[in-house]
Amino acid sequence: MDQKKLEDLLKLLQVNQGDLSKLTEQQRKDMKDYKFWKTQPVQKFDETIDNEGPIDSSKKPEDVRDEPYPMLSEFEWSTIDINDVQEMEDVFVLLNENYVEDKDATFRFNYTKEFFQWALKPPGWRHDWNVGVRVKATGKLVAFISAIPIHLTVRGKDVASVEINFLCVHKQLRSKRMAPVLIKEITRRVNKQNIWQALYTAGVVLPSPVSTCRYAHRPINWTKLQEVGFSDVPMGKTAAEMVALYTLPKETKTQGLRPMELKDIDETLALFEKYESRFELVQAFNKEEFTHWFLGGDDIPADKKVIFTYVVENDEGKITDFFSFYSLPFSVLENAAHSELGIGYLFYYASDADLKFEDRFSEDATKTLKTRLTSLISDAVILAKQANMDVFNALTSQDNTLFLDDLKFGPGDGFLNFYLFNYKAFPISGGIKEDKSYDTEKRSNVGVVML
Ligand code: MYA
Repeated sequence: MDQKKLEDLLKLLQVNQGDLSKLTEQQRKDMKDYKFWKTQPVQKFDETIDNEGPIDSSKKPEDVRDEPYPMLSEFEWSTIDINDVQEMEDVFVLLNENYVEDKDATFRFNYTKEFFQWALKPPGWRHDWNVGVRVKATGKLVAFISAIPIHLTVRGKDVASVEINFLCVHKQLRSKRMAPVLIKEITRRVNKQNIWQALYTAGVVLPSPVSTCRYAHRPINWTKLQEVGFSDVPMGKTAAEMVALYTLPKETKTQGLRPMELKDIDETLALFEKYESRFELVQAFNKEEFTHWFLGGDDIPADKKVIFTYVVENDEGKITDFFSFYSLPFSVLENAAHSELGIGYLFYYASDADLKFEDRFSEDATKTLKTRLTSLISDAVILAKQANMDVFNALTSQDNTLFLDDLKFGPGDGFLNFYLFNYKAFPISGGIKEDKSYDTEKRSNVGVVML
């Protein structure tokens, strides 16, 4: 195997949000050099805090300016209508060409209409939270940022928030301080709705991560990875051995495993809430939101399906477990054999396996959950394969470190930092130890999964 090429692919795969900075070494500047971030209500590096809670709670929506922030004269603000085919197309083009690509421009994220309908239109979504910047003269979309509403729970406290995502500035307009203006404008629009906190993730180090997780990758279709030019046979191994290493059973093995349906929502949501209550950073879903995130787009054609959710129903008709993963493929450019690489991302899951134990960190509870999750997520990877995915990605969040090694998820080079805007919180474990290896003992207290 050409180890360098494989590493390049793995680096690219871990960039699930198209964050190019995730491809580089993490850099932490001095606080004074964060010219923008030092002016924002965010926690400083190594700041000692006594209490968790909002940093600035003095403002009201009427204190917030009514006019958009000034923009350089050749550009203008443009609220993107995500129901409009042409406007959505503008966003795809911007993101597909500027969000991420590898050095040789061989791969690009292949965002689809279906993906954005799912990611940007949960219950409560707002038209004016899809913020674009266009060139006045041509109408070309050159920057974008989005917000969606979420109910966040930080160590048991409810924090009405938004999730910020898909921040992108056209490559030719980089380093011109456009990102801070986009961030201030989305903040203004969100504040106008009386929301003062936000959750966001980035590969770059900003002041200050509340948690950091590591990416992990499970190759599914080794042969295809080789055919698209990324893998070769490693020294001392044969191609057959590599294929054998990653070969999966054809069929899932969990009894009672089936796709989730509308009728399962109440029971699955109740199980999910019970399971999630163990974590310190959690997204609470109401029924409507849960239906959107886990069944959303269920009516779309199989080859364009975005979210895959399965439940396990036992002999008594009770739902004991559920898991989900989403699809966000890459386009493969200039390759005779393949035009697309299927990528699956582990999303939320829950199990009742260790709920009966008083101490979930006891040996018995850990062993029971590890066995159940390993078997469930193994089935998730098999189902991802059946849905033509070639790689399966996960983070070290949730209880994931219990199964990553056993299921052959290799640790990635990338790390994902979780941030809270205008909220101080004590650090939350991200499932990695000091030396960045998987922390199978403490695991993670991050219960949220971001796209
Ligand atoms: S993460 C995905 C980010 N997108 C990409 O990585 C795509 C490719 N890259 C780009 O498009 C550009 O490089 C971006 C920066 C747009 C990232 N998050 O305009 P600039 C700071 C926050 O000259 P550019 C996602 O979507 C940087 O430290 N800040 O730089 C979540 C510097 O500030 P300071 C970032 O390279 C986004 C300033 O920007 C990021 O042309 C969450 C430089 O600006 C980053 N990923 O453009 C946003 N990268 O001087 C925050 C750089 O202080 C939301 N910077 O060091 C906050 C909550 C808002 C809502 C609140 C509601 C209550």
